[in-house]
Amino acid sequence: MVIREFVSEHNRKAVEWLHQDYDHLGRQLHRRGVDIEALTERAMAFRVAVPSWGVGTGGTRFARFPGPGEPRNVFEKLEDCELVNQMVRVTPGISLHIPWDEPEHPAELLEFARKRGLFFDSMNSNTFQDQPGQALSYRFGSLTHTDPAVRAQAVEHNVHCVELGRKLGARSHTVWIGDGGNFPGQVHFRRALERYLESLRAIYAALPDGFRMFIEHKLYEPAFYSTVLNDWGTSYYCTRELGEKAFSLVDLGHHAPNVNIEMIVARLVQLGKLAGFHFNDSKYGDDDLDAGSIKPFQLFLVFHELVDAELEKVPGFDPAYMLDQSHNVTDPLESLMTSAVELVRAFVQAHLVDRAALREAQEGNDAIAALQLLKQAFTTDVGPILAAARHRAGGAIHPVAAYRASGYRQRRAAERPAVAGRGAGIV
Ligand code: LRH
Ligand code: MN
Repeated sequence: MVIREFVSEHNRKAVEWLHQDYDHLGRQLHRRGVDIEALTERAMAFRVAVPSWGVGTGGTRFARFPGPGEPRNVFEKLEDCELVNQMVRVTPGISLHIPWDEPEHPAELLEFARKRGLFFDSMNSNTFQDQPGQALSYRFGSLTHTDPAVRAQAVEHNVHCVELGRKLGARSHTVWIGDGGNFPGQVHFRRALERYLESLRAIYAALPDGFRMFIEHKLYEPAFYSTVLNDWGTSYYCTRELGEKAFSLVDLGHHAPNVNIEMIVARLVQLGKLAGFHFNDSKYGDDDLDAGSIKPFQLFLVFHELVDAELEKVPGFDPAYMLDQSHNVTDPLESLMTSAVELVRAFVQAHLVDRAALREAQEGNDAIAALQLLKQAFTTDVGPILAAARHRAGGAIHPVAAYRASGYRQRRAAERPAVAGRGAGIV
């Protein structure tokens, strides 16, 4: 079955209503001085990368319950990424994780991706697990380990990922490490940070021209008392120390509950060091839930800061958008499709903020007027714009309904034998 044909057949039933809803919204927005066509073009231009590790069922430390038709290798992961992009049309970029996605022949993988309209976005290294046959363990850390041999091993792995990324046409390398301590006294905070910077400098030195390095902070987990790169401030300090190719990546789930993440975003934009995002949502910890599923207003406020910076042409503003989620109880492809749609929704709604009126309200200390201007944008149903953008780009007006009607999952389940083992962990 050619998904593209199936999608256009499936759209046929919905297109008339879409046109009615779109025209109605167009009239409403016109009254607010907003050109719906311009917004639809913005929605069509939006891009967010899909994590290769997000197309399989994720797990927790307690268990993982693999679903039917799980991808067994990087090629099958790309097949599923192609399906997601055929439905929502904003996810051609794939973020790989090494060694989970280590290809035998990078050129073969690159060609496989190209044939499916996909490209490789940021690479991710992994020094938070020990691999079979690995000489030295990362049990007590990697880039910040007290043993220089372990640090050298971790640096070498990162340099390998950068080199592989160059071969695959990627343009950035993301470093997240779980290094830290579980008990007071276990780690010397200042010396650990020095070791971190020393290791990052070695990785930074291996970056090809035009390549960027993203460092990802996280408050806790897997370390439960102190984490070496625990917050945005420490991350910013490190990117300044490293140089102009280093930037701070914000994973929405890596902050304490109720932290004002949109303000961290505004800070990193102002300081010229925002790498981009790992979008997801959470209620308590790093829950890696679907973007916009728990705190959609926070997601809107993050995009409010991003669109503000874009419209004001803040120098060096070039954030990379990626999803980073763990799909434990849903079909991962449905979660990725709906999460991508929620990002485009927040992005389009952020364009509905009357920024001249907002500035006036802010300058005049009119808090209610300011909040009402944001709420008006956030409560505008931009669904017809999102669906029209997908439809015009050859995607599905109703992605999940089209996906379910396509029988894609059942077909993959038939051709991909169930993956044995219900081990715990993320993949
Ligand atoms: C760490 C993290 C990191 C990835 C991993 C899969 O919590 O967010 O970005 O390497 O998840
Ligand atoms: Mn992440």
